[in-house]
Amino acid sequence: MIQACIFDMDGVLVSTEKYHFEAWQRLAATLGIHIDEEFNENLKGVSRAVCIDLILAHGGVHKTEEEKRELAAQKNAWFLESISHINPVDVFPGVREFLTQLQMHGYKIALGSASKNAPLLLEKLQIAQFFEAVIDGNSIEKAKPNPEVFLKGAEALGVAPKNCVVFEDAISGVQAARSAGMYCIGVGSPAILTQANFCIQGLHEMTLERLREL
Ligand code: B16
Ligand code: MG
Repeated sequence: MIQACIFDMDGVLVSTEKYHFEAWQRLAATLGIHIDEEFNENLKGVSRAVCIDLILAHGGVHKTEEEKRELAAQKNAWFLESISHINPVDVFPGVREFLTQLQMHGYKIALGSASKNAPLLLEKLQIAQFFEAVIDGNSIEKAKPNPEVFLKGAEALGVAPKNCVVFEDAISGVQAARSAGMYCIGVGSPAILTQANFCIQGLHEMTLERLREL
């Protein structure tokens, strides 16, 4: 029986994934590397440092650790610029309604995001109050597909992994949820999120009835 829901943030609660992509594309272009939407599927859900390594490997470019830190800082500065205007109306349709329903019916709720910007975004979107636990890029050591982020979320909520469902838009995130022994609802295309138990297009499709059927 499902007792807890763990939500990924970028691409599930808010459409910030497009800003991550734009910033990565801009950064890659300064290195003479082209990245497209298909390649970007590998960057979703993955930590900033790992994204840098993936892009450099893709372009066959070598950088020192110091240079990589500078590249990561530049990407984040562009990302922060893009999200500066974000406000509560940018939450995806159905998110606030579903979180409210869950809370009213006693489900435990956690965030499981790779992003170090998660606390800032939750604040800007005014949805921080829904989350009993926030596990993000600041509190984990191993990036998705490692299950650490979701296992820590379940532990913080005091719920066994088998009683948790994860909502994820990234291939790496779906893999992380499944290796944590959790149920996973993919948010996006079933052709991409092949390991999800099933996919929805967005949280506006979710109801408590669907959750109870799991
Ligand atoms: P930051 P999520 C992930 O967030 C994004 O999917 C991914 O594109 C990004 O690189 C990663 O966070 C790190 O974000 O640079 O803000 O620390 O989808 O796990 O909520
Ligand atoms: Mg995501």
